[in-house]
Amino acid sequence: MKDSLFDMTKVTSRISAKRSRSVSPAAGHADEIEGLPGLVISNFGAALEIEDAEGHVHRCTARKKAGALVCGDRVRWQATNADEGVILALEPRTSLLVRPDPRGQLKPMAANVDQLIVVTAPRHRPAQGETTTSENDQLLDEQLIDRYLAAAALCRIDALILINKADLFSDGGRAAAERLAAIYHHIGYPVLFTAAKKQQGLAQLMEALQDKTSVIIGQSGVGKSSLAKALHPGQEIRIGAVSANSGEGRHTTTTAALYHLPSGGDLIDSPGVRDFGLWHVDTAELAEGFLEFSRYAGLCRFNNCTHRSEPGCAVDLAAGNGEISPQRLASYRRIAAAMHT
Ligand SMILES: Nc1nc2c(ncn2[C@@H]2O[C@H](COP(=O)(O)OP(=O)(O)OP(=O)(O)O)[C@@H](O)[C@H]2O)c(=O)[nH]1
Ligand SMILES: [Mg+2]
Ligand SMILES: [Zn+2]
Repeated sequence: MKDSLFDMTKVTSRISAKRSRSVSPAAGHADEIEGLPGLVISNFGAALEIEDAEGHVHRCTARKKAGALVCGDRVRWQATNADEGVILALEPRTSLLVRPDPRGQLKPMAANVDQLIVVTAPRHRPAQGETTTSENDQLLDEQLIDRYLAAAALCRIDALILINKADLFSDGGRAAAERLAAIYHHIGYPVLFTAAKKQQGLAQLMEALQDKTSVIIGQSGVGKSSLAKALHPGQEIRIGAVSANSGEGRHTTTTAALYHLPSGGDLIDSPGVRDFGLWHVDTAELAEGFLEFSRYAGLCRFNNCTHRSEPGCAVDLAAGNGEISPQRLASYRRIAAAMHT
């Protein structure tokens, strides 16, 4: 099975190659570009909302040659009346985040992003008659975190791990989450604990979002929109309930939306990811997405070592003596194995 959750690098190059053929010569030079500059702040299928240079919002349709537009895209547009317009062209992107639709087709999700905020949360799934959750029910989804982190690394986008709903942890659950946080912190990823519902941990998050465009991603129900709302209290942002039976969210957010935070920085709230998609990258690229492997990868006996089962693997050795996390190597191997079945 080969369905990629995120493969920004390849799609970016594919899309830019396509775009360079389809955009008219007039769009090639800043001075010659027709239309006014705008920023896509939401996308409801055919209708998009763009913000002009003065911060006014216009509902727009897009010319076909502008291609598939997403939040964060910089565009050229022209007004058709007071608050409506048409998008003429797409400006070059610095990055593009994509994910597969239910049929496995890669769809762009957000553009010009500097940072991924990978949100995870304890699943509160009390068994029937139970009032507290056991430690096992509180496990965070490490493999999904690792997929997102690898995606960010491969397109040179910074990543930050955010453990939300910290108020729901039992003592054991909290200790397990802290052990996990220590692993990522050691690699160099910032890790924050928040409780959006209780307004906890927000100051540090605000600081991390300053002067950047960040996209907040994670499974449905982890509290992405709750965080966006906590950071931007005046804004109308829908928040959903979590199913009492499964502990899963209900896909409340259906389209991405960009918010300018009063505390600084832009935040793109995105719909939750239901499936555990895989990559359209090869094993070597996947390994590069595990940043801490790079120090050892050059020391493997075989220069094309995939660090899965080869003899003389320096990454395996480093995991054996605790220099890198055995959990991360196991996670890499599981993702690599799923990519090749
Ligand atoms: N206990 C607790 N509940 C929270 C916290 N943050 C969010 N929630 C609840 O989690 C549920 C889902 O929150 P949302 O913000 O809609 O989650 P989401 O990640 O945006 O979900 P989708 O839009 O479906 O992807 C809501 O009932 C929130 O009130 C938190 O810090 N603690
Ligand atoms: Mg949401
Ligand atoms: Zn190796």
